[in-house]
Amino acid sequence: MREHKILVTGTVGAGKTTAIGLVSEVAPVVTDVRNSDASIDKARTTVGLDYGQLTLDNGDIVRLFGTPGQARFDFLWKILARNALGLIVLMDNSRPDPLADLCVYLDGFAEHLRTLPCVVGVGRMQSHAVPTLDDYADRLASTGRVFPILDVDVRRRSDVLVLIDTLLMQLEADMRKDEE
Ligand SMILES: Nc1nc2c(ncn2[C@@H]2O[C@H](COP(=O)(O)OP(=O)(O)OP(=O)(O)O)[C@@H](O)[C@H]2O)c(=O)[nH]1
Ligand SMILES: [Mg+2]
Repeated sequence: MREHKILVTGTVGAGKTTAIGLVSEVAPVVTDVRNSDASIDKARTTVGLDYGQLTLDNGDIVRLFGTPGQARFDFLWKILARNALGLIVLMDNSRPDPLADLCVYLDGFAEHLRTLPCVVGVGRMQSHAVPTLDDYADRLASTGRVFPILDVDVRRRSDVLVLIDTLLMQLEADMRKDEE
């Protein structure tokens, strides 16, 4: 039995807390408080961490740690990322400049992204088709990175599981490479 620590980060309101709560088989740890920031259009926001865990079919355990989205809590990002084996970055395509948002998290986790696998999940693409997944890929490529980018609805458990599986497949491939 192995354990995988995965960090879930990304834009405020993209759905980190929602996603972790949907897939966790234990009561998730949630540290949301009433939002007092007028620029954030939702009632509650994470100020500490989210935690959830799930057991895979092979018995491995996935521990999911969610960060606050707000950059003013970026000191927590580094703490929460310690020992993570991979990152899920969630984006909200309805925001004014989602590609700039992406760069905030690419920069914030630059050190980790040098070695860890990552998958980007883009939400609200049904109502906001632009930027497209290709636009995200181009922006990533301009920073010298290639990660899987998926159109997701974090309110669907199956979409969240696909994100986790995509990351685990990369981890598995990396481990095989190390063994060769
Ligand atoms: N209508 C709609 N709502 C969505 C969609 N995707 C996510 N949401 C909602 O957006 C909200 C996301 O809230 P959270 O899960 O708290 O987001 P978060 O990323 O944890 O936010 P912070 O902790 O503040 O950074 C939830 O109410 C979701 O139901 C979508 O595609 N359409
Ligand atoms: Mg949250």
